Amino acid sequence: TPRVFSGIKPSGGLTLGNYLGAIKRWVDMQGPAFETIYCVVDLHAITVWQDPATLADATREVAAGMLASGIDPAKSILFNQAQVPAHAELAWLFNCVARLGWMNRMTQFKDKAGKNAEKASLGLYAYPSLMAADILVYHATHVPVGEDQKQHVELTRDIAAKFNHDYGEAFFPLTEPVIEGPAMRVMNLRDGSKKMSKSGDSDMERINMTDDADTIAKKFKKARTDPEPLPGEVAGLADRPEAKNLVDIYAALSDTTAEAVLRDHAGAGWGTFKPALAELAVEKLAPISDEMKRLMAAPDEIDAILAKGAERAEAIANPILERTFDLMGFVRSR
Ligand code: AQP
Repeated sequence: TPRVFSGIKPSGGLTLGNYLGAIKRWVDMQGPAFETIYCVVDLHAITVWQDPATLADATREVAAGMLASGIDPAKSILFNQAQVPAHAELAWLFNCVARLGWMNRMTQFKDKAGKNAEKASLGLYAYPSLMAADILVYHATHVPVGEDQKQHVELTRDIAAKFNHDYGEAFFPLTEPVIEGPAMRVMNLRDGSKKMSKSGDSDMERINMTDDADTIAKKFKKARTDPEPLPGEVAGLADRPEAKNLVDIYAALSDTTAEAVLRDHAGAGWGTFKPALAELAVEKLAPISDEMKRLMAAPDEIDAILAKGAERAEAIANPILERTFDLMGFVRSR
């Protein structure tokens, strides 16, 4: 069976972008068609400063968000990266396969490092190499991600291809990114040219999965838009990034397409559409956030699931790592 791997950083609370671009789709991929492995990628989170006093809680919150959304430990392997050393070990080997020129082209590094790239951590720069290891240490064939991660999955393929070429065997698969649906790039509610992020400056620019109904309504009400009503066709959303974003969010939350949303709401003004969107978001998110709160009050329950998941993950990863060391010619006699 094809194998799916994907992960989320515990670098803050989960947003609607993480939910629609990632978690909701991961839930849908569980089942007989795929073997699914989902990871809280805490080693990625520390590429920017994380307070040691809050990292564990953030890790549990992301795990709780996945569980509450429907990631089922009976169907998927769910664990956090720091409990499976094979990720970091393979990442080192890949650091020696990946080329500086490839890393230099990564737009996420440029975005995250900003103007002062000299002060960025070496880890932030090497992040895509660790991500390639996360995926390839399971020989994962499919990686469901949001649009923002496409370039990193392509780099993963480059690393796999170069490794296979250099070490003479088609050992690592060329993994496919799976980027489908109306909300692969959920935008910032205050600026339609930026994506919605956990770590953005203002809380008003994102919907958090733990926001209550009033907060969700307030954030959509204040979301930036243009004065035009909703068009009848998707073409009418071109050059209207904020309007397009709200329509796409509505479509993703209701499991339909932007076309269908516009058919139902053509001609509506924002005074009508925004409250409808808020109501839909609350209807979908409230049960998840209630279950997240219950789980977060039971950290032992979460930790037990992550520990069990890590054990199952290692059973797949360790033999693949061992074979990689072998192909590269290391002595590993213990
Ligand atoms: N705005 C988004 N729209 C669609 N998908 C998104 N994802 C993130 N933001 C959006 C998807 O969520 C998954 C997990 O992402 P991540 O936590 O590993 O890193 P990120 O993409 O850097 O997420 P954030 O929220 O922007 O975190 P910070 O602010 O800490 O960097 C990925 O599949 C991603 O595509």
